[in-house]
Amino acid sequence: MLNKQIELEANSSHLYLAMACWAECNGYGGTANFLYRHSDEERMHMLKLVKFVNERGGKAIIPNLSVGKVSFSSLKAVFEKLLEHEMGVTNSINEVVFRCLEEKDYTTHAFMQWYVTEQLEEEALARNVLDKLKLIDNDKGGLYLFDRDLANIQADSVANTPTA
Ligand code: OFO
Repeated sequence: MLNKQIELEANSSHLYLAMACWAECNGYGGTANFLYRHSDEERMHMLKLVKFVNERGGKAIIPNLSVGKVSFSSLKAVFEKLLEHEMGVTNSINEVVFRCLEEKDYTTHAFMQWYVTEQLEEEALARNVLDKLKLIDNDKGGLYLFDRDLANIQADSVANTPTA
């Protein structure tokens, strides 16, 4: 299950990298910066799991990845996909935590609590960003300010979401 989680985190990193490229090529430089950083964070999430598995005597498997063709109709569509993806990741983490309790593996259970908290923040951030985009709708000025503000916030920061 932890190797499956490694694959999922690597997939997140890859997907957000592809989203960053899409944003950069479509004139949303601020959003691209945000997504490049988010992609790096997901790689860190993967690495944390890789090291844990190896340290505990397991064998981490580095997955082959493919995100396929990534294209979006709008910024809103990007963040809808991001939220949907994160909800899937949360479900997977919850399954790992459930199994830890079944197996009485309290060490892995304690380790996974970091991911439980992280998912709370990531989902909240994605929802927050989506709410802003729904308000802005297709207003070009609003999208410009949104993109400019997103450049400066951390991918894991709920408090600093853009106010455009
Ligand atoms: Fe690793 O938190 Fe998103 O996927």
